[in-house]
Amino acid sequence: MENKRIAEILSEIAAMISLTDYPTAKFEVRAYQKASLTIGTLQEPIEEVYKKGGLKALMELPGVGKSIASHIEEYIKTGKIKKYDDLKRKYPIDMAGLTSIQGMGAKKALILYKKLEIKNIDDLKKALEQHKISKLEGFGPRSEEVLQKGLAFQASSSGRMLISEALPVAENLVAQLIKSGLVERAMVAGSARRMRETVGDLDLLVISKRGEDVMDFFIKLKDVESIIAKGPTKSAVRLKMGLNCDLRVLEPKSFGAAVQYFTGSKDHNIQVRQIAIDKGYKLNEYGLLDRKGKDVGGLEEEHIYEKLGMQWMPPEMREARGEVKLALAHKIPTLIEVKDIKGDLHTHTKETDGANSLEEMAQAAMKLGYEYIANTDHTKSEPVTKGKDDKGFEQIMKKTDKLNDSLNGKFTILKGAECDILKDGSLDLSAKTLKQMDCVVGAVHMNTKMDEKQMTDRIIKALDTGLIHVLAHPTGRIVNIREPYKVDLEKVAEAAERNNVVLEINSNSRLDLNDTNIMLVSKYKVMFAIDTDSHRTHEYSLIRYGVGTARRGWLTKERVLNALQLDKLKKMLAK
Ligand code: DGT
Ligand code: CA
Ligand code: CA
Repeated sequence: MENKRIAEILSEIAAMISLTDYPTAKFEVRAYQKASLTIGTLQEPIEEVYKKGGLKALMELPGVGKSIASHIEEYIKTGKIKKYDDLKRKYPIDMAGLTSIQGMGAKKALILYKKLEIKNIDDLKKALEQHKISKLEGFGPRSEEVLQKGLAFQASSSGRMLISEALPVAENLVAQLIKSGLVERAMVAGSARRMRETVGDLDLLVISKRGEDVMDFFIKLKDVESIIAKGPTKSAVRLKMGLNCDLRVLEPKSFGAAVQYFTGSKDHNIQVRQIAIDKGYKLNEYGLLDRKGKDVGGLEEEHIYEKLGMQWMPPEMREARGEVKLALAHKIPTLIEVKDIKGDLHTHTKETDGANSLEEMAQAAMKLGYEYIANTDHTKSEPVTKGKDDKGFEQIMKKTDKLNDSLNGKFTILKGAECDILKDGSLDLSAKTLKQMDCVVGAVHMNTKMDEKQMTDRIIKALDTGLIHVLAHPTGRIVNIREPYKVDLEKVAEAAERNNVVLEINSNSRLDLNDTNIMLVSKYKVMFAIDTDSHRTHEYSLIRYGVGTARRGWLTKERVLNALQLDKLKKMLAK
């Protein structure tokens, strides 16, 4: 799938055109940005779209006009785009690398190239060391500090990929292995099975009697970029999507032990192995051996835990955070599952920065078997999102009423907003408007560089208005992109408990609250809402990552607001 690469190229073209000053540049920049967004979030492989409907189908994509469509065609046919190559010659900058640093936009990168010939991250590091940037007009020591921090953050997160990008690739590889007919069973193990928020490499396990054939098949898959190691039972490859992938071929009799071992985490395994030793067993990735040296493992990992006197536990819990003790006491909780989710309380539409109409968002949610969604478009202080004012929301609410009437109770759209919590803790819509809404999602988006006390007070002040139902992405982080702001989450949880405010677990690229924060605030009497923050219909599918994160935080469905049926949900929201 070339969607991501093409989106990157289009966005780089936009950045490079923005440096030029011919009359139509501004429009072109916007056109390329828009097309990049479309392709980057398209679910279907762009090659498929093209194969099915040619240039015409490409032009039917939102924001893709004739000239951009022909660039895409050029890329699919030749792997190149001439316009991009020409611009690249003029601006030989590693734009993707540089702009991946927090605090560095395309504009800044270009100014730095023009003034200091900074072409890549290494050049940037040198310039920072020599304090060249602070001397530039419009930059100053503060800019240097921001870029230094951005670099440090990138170094600490680099190489790990967001679970929602990694897991579908792993599952697709498993599907291909199964389809090959060469394996009896195949599964994803490692951190991806544990739903860790980022994944360092993929670990796949298969049962097969034809190891050599499996490996020959595996290394030739078109997802593979290069081969790192190849043997009959273990191979490792570099995937085009940027991760390494280990594949192990196992015998049925050691599959259970291998699944247990390679699912991890390492710290969990160390604790489990100690229990095995205490009980007179020997446990490794090949089996569970009793005192007589007989393998009592088996096909399923359940057997391993059972033999050790432990209850099986979901992979998401295996992080050595007390789950081993619970398993020995047979007190593993029944965790929330995707099928428990009855609706989504944080969604956007075309009215602001979403891609679909409210009707389309509702229809898509109905197809998933949901009972309700809350429509929570942005509020006015966010100009980039085309946020609406009180009047705008009045109109949206009127439309919502009409739509609800036409749905005849088969499905309900709750009226809401993702209302900005402003710098001083006040809200971005009037109390009058907010009081007419069923589900107000409060969110901090701007002015995030405050100290911890300021930010905590700001959020608490907003919660104390009594006008907010859900606090969206409570720490403001975006995985691998933006660090959380400084906030005392326990104090926020306390205020949430006092005001019956629900804390969000955002399933999108934020995964915020994360697993450890969920555990931290669980001791307060607060509920959680697992939302997707969908800006287009297909983003509803991200719910599994929010649920995975909730499971990593040991949540049961009783603590999840949107696991409630509509009537119960409405009662809770009314509080
Ligand atoms: P990652 O790849 O960094 O996202 O995290 P994992 O957990 O997938 O780690 P990985 O790929 O290095 O290894 C897969 C699993 O294999 C790991 O979760 C537990 C097991 N494992 C790896 N090395 C060791 C080890 O030294 N001791 C034990 N007990 N288990 C290990
Ligand atoms: Ca791994
Ligand atoms: Ca591995």
